[in-house]
Amino acid sequence: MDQFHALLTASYGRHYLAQRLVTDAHGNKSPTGPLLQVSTPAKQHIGAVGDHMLLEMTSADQARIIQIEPRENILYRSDAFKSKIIASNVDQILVVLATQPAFSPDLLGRAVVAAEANQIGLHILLNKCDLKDNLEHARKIIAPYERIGYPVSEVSAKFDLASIDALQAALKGKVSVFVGQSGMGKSSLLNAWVPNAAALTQEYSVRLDTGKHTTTACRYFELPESWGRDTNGRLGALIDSPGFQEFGLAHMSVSELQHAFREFKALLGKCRFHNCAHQSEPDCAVRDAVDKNEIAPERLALFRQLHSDSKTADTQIQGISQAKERWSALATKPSKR
Ligand SMILES: Nc1nc2c(ncn2[C@@H]2O[C@H](COP(=O)(O)OP(=O)(O)OP(=O)(O)O)[C@@H](O)[C@H]2O)c(=O)[nH]1
Ligand SMILES: [Mg+2]
Ligand SMILES: [Zn+2]
Repeated sequence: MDQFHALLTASYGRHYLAQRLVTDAHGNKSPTGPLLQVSTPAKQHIGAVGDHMLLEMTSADQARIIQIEPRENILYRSDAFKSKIIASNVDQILVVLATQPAFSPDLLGRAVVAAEANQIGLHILLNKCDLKDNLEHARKIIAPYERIGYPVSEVSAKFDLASIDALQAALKGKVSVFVGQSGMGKSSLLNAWVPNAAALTQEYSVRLDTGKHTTTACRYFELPESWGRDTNGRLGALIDSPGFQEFGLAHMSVSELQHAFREFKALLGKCRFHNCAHQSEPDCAVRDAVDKNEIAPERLALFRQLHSDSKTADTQIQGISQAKERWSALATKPSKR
């Protein structure tokens, strides 16, 4: 049987769809041809949207996974009981927030930590800026992140096309994944950017047998040819993901956390204790920086929360350690593209 390279383009639980990967004259690898149903023999291959795989056809529209290629990164969330993969091989996270319904500042903070831990980019999109009532409040929550260098764009997927078009340069050539709560407008942004997204979404839903209305699956959409390509000939893509409320990061170790807060980095090693949890230890450089208004108190609060979650994961709950081993065995060392 012929084996061929393919991209995992949609996942719904353990149901996967894939398309052949064809390299065009510009060096861009495009998912091409019909959606193939993918089976994973003996549960040995846990896939993520964005995975490059070696497949083998088993019938006219079904294939099985021979191998999943090593990943550049894998994004997932986990709490004490379960882990959920978001996507793999991504260049940046697009955190989608809205003026209403109110968004969770905690989820924003955690998405930033996840991006930093995977050494990938992150762009904050404040959507529904046509609704002004809570705009100032939303800006206040986002401001500390803008101050430490994360790009922020105010947009309206529905009522301000210029705000959407202005982001093409930030998306072109990159694989970006939406992260955000339900109702923030992730799918609306996707549909504003990618003309055939609605049709492809429909096709994914039919083939995966998911419901139609809210997003329940993760799905891959190549960016339009009309945008042009980056210097490597790549078009880039958007991955739409289902909204979620909690971004559990229980799998992160304390040392990973230490490096995932970019404004803490200059202070690494400056606390009296090398393993300082920045709680009530004497001579804590991070707490001093908060007192001097150099670090936002919300960021220290988030660090403390994640630090205590992480300890729980390391010492008390067996399930997390197992999940951690399972996923980290799948992931390769994060590296910049
Ligand atoms: N006023 C306004 N409404 C918007 C805008 N963008 C999206 N909406 C509305 O917000 C609602 C939710 O949008 P979706 O795009 O489905 O949100 P989502 O983030 O994909 O939600 P899930 O798939 O459930 O995670 C829809 O009713 C949209 O019409 C906007 O810019 N302005
Ligand atoms: Mg959606
Ligand atoms: Zn400290």
